Order: sequence, then C-alpha cells, then structure tokens
Amino acid sequence: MDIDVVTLFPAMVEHAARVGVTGRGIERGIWRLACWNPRDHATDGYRRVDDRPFGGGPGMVMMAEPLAACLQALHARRAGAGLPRARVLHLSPRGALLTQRRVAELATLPALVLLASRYEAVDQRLLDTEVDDEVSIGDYVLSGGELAALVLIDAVVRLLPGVTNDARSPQCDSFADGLLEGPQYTRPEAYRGTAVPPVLLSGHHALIERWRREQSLRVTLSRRPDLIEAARRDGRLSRADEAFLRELG
Ligand code: 4F9
Repeated sequence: MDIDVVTLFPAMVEHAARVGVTGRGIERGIWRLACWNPRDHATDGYRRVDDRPFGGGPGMVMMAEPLAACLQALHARRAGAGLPRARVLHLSPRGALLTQRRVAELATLPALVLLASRYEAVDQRLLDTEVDDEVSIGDYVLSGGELAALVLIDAVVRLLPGVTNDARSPQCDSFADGLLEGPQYTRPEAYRGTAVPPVLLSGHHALIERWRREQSLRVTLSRRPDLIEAARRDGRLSRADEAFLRELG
C-alpha cells in the first residue's frame, strides 16, 4: 500500500510511522510512506499557507491553492508511474467516526492520501473539490490532523498481510469480532498472592476457548453493552453465548 500524507510537519509523521510495527512494515516493503509539505507549494515568496477567514472571526484558514498544488504533485507522481488515482481522506472532527470495519475496508485499498490540516480550518472549496471523505478518530479537537493520520496509518498498516509476525493476531483483536478482549495472563503463575485462572493451565484447548469467549462476553457486557446489542442484531452470538449472558443476568 502507498500512503501519502500532506502535512506542515512531515518530520512528525515520518518519525512516528518508522517506529514499531508500522516501521517494520516499511522495512519489509509492505507499505510505502511519502510526506508532502504544502509550504513547498505556496504561491508567494513567504511560503504562506494560511490566511484570515473571510467574514472575520478567530483563527486562521488553510488556503486552497498550496494544498491543491501539493495534491496535484502527488497525484501526478502516481499517474506518471501508471498507477490509479488514490483516495483522499481529510482527518477532521467533522468526518465519519473511524471504526475497525472502516479500517479493514481502507486496508484493502492500494493507496491512500491523508490530508492532515492545521489551524482552525481548511478552505471549503479545497475540501469540496479535492477530498473524497472526511474521517474523525473521535469527538475531540486536536491541534492538527497529524496524530489522527498516524492513528489511521497504525490501524490500517497492522492489518496488511506480512506486517505482524502472527498472521492470526489482527483477527483476534478487540473489535475484530465486535467484542472486547477478555483478560490475558503470563508468568509467574502466582503474582502477589493471585493465581492465574486454572483453566488456562489445563491444556484443554476447547475449554480454554470457551472460557475466553465468556470472558470476552463478560467484559463487553459490563463496559460496552451497545456492542453486545450490535453482535446480537448481526447474529454473531451463538446459543451458548446467549445462555452465558443470561447467566450473567
Ligand atoms: C481529526 C480530531 C480527526 C479528531 C484535526 C484538529 C481531528 C482534528 N479526529 N482536530 N485537527
């Protein structure tokens, strides 16, 4: 997958993306990152990319022209290589909330362009003409879209085949099946007087799987009952699951 990020702080994105699982994915050639600075496409001699809002008010607005020129340059690079136009996403609290389902859909695309804006806003005409979708990572305001872009990159890249060492692990995550994960334990068997649940030491795989499923149902019911409802609606709960939930009351 090719990911192009438009940002006034390329070092922030480059640095963070090259760490850990996402960084290993780059080293393995599974995805490629390129950052583009709209300041390099400013039309005046001062490298200006923002201006005051028409109609007045606080804050600044990112100008359409430098962003459009920047996007044109990165689209041109793909076109020159005979590649299809990439989907352009703007990270914004006005966007649709990012979910694991959406992440999994994005992970199937060959290329993404992420627009990480700064200041309070982007000229609406740029959004109307150059952006395909707006994506929010949550109902809060950041000082810029870079961290949101990195969240999206992390969530998407870890699903790409070959990035994590265990091919199964992304499918076992919280949310992959719409439920939260139950507790996990490692050595020692007794920690400050608390033993590991004995079933985990039983070696009985079917029992362990059932126990884990029940822990997952228990945690999800207490913390995110909405997810239990959604799983029920979508027919993702077995009769054994329903029986266990009834036991929980
Ligand atoms: C982007 C917040 C995505 C939440 C971008 C300020 C943002 C954001 N999700 N806040 N710029």
